[in-house]
Amino acid sequence: MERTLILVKPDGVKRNLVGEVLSRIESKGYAIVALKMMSADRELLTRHYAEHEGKPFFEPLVEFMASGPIVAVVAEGNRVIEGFRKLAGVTDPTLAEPGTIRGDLARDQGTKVVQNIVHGSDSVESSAREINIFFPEL
Ligand code: D4T
Repeated sequence: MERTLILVKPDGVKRNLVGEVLSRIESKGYAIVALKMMSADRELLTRHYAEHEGKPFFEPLVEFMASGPIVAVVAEGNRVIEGFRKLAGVTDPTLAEPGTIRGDLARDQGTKVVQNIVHGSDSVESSAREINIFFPEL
């Protein structure tokens, strides 16, 4: 069965949207198989966002992701990687369709890095890599 790593980012936690995000995952029919609230440090975030190292938004991204607690979730189900990305909507919350997590719950805040409530793995390879970073015990 396919698995994906989902993060409720610091903006989602601060705005008390953890339950809303979990509810959308569960209502869609995916199973939550692991869940924890944690603070992500620089080292962990640099591993997680390795593909973005060197890009102009990398530093603001790491700073933002370390700015408060996050909730890490492993969800499971057939085609959950693709399915959660559809639930989340596109990266830019202004362009994310209404009905999606980002389209309904986020907007452009004028910050250096996009604050868009959630992260979801984008492929089978990244989900395996990311689950191992956040849940090495699994
Ligand atoms: P994540 O990885 O958080 O699920 O987001 P996406 O898959 O939608 O987007 P991403 O990995 O391309 O980007 C990671 C993170 O960086 C922010 N970002 C991204 C940004 O501030 N400016 C940009 O130009 C891009 C591409 C948003 C999400």
